[in-house]
Amino acid sequence: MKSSIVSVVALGLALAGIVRGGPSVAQVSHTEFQAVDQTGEQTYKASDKVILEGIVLNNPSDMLDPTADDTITETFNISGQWQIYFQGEGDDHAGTAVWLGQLYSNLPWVEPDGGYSNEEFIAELNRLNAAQFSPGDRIRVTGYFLSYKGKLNINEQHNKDPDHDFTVELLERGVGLPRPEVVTLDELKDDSDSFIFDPNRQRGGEYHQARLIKIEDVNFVDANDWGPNAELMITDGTKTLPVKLGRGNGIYAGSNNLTEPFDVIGIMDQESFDLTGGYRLYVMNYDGNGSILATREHRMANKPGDTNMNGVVDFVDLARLGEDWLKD
Ligand SMILES: [Ca+2]
Ligand SMILES: [Ca+2]
Ligand SMILES: [Ca+2]
Repeated sequence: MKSSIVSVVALGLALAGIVRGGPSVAQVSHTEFQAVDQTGEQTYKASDKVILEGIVLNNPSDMLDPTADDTITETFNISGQWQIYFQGEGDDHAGTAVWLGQLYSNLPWVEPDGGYSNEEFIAELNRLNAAQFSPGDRIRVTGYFLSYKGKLNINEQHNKDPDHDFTVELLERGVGLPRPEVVTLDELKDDSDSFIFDPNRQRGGEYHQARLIKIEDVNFVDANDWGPNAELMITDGTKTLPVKLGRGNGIYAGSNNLTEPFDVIGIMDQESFDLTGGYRLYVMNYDGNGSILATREHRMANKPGDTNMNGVVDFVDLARLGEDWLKD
């Protein structure tokens, strides 16, 4: 009886939505949302807005610069930006990026005044960050979306009307980051060092896109470009993969002191006009540990028992655990 009342109410709301011409909304898995065709183009069109849940992988400001500057007039420079990736759980082997930008007005296809003033953009950032989520938290994101260079991203469709806001809700704090999946360059590249592309997203870059992965025992092809936002090439001796550095303080202030070969943990990304290639590994920060290029959160996700993060799990970690055993 109760459920039939609920469904009558739901039907009523749905009809009201149709009458008012409101957007359709569907809760989807990351796997459904990121589906592609043979050319790599996104195929999801079942609703105007989506609701997605998953685990936050990064701090937004370690990835893109949120600093608002509405004096920029140069085309394609969108000034303040905010971006998180969140990863599906269980069988939902996929992930999604959520993006906000300040100045849409200098994009050629958006009408003038499409962007935010500094004050408006800071208000947007405060609204999004009010949920106080961190890497490892479970969130729910609701919003419109657009495809961009190989991914379907939740965003405002470059429209600052508040009806195009997306929302981020904190569902559970401290669930924990997923353990990075170990991937070899052989799983990402074919014998000619070209990207493996599977439109069913069961292997290659698509399978790992927007998820936390680890690549072991690699060297830099050329490490001279080290610095914020730089792109470096790594190799296993035969195959190669670009690593995109973020803007964490360890990348700004620190230097490349990695002893080769080293491991890399990061978010598998695609940002490419070639929708069947252009994958890269996104590493937002580095703490100077000398053997693993990764943010601290991602190193911790890789070896949660290493409580002092010195690379080994031993009695020191056990003693630290014991000291706090059952304490409030
Ligand atoms: Ca893709
Ligand atoms: Ca908005
Ligand atoms: Ca340790």
